[in-house]
Amino acid sequence: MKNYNNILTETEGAIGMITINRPKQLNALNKETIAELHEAFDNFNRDENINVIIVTGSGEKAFVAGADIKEFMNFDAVQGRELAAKGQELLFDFVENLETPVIAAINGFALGGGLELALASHIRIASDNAKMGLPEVSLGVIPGYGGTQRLAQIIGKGRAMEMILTAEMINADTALNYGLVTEVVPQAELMIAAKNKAQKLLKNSPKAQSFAIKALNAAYTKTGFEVEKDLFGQAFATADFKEGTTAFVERRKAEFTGK
Ligand code: DAK
Repeated sequence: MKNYNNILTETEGAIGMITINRPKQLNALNKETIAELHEAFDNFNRDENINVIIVTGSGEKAFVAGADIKEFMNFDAVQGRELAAKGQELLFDFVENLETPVIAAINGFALGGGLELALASHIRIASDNAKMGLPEVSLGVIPGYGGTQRLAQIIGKGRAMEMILTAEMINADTALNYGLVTEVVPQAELMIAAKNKAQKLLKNSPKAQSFAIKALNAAYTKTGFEVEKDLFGQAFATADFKEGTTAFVERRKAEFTGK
């Protein structure tokens, strides 16, 4: 197995496992992590001996606490749009359209880009301590990795609108109730539950599963994703974005002016 700086990969029979491994930053996604995830997903997808992929976060606290705020806070509008497009292509759209089914095992905070990675996965299960949310508007930006589209697809527009506009987190039971995850287990049992789910998938035809993923995904329009990318880029040019990200780093409450 290849050594990466930010992720760990291993296999168990026909299951490929990817663990995002930046626990000190709560597994936040920086550019390098996104590139490594792309490579790991791509390699498992091409490997004929791997028929299910599980993605999780290291440590007991976080799946992924979002995009790396300290990295993206200095991007401008053009970089913002470009990076949103690149990130989608490399990771979020990429995972959603993989032939091999992906199970997200959400072991703690799944926020912003972290929840968006789980939303792009085909199946989501969570530990009972997990917290999920799209806090982007509290930073002066919008979800830019497909969150405005996929959250509404999965839990419905009304609940998605409330989660995105309040920027609040929901707990695992609410996520189960919303259909955002399909199973909640104690944290110590999360990987067992993920592997049990994987075993159920492994009983079926990989080819038929890849066709099914393609067919299910075909129902959703791409126009919304383009609008999201444009508005995400525009948000990067606002004073509110500067204030929101600076306030996070300075550990204070943001004072938005609406500019
Ligand atoms: N980025 C960078 N560092 C992070 C981080 C993040 N998203 N989340 C946490 N950390 C770091 C903290 O800064 C802290 O580092 P040190 O101060 O120890 O150096 C360390 O992880 C531990 O975090 P806390 O001390 O804050 O831990 P607490 O238990 O007190 O709080 C928390 C846990 C998850 C509630 C809190 O850390 C938190 O609110 N984190 C931020 C959540 C968030 O707002 N995430 C970002 C959402 S926005 C883009 C496309 C898409 C996006 C961005 C760019 N481009 C195309 C450019 C998407 C944006 C998002 O994901």
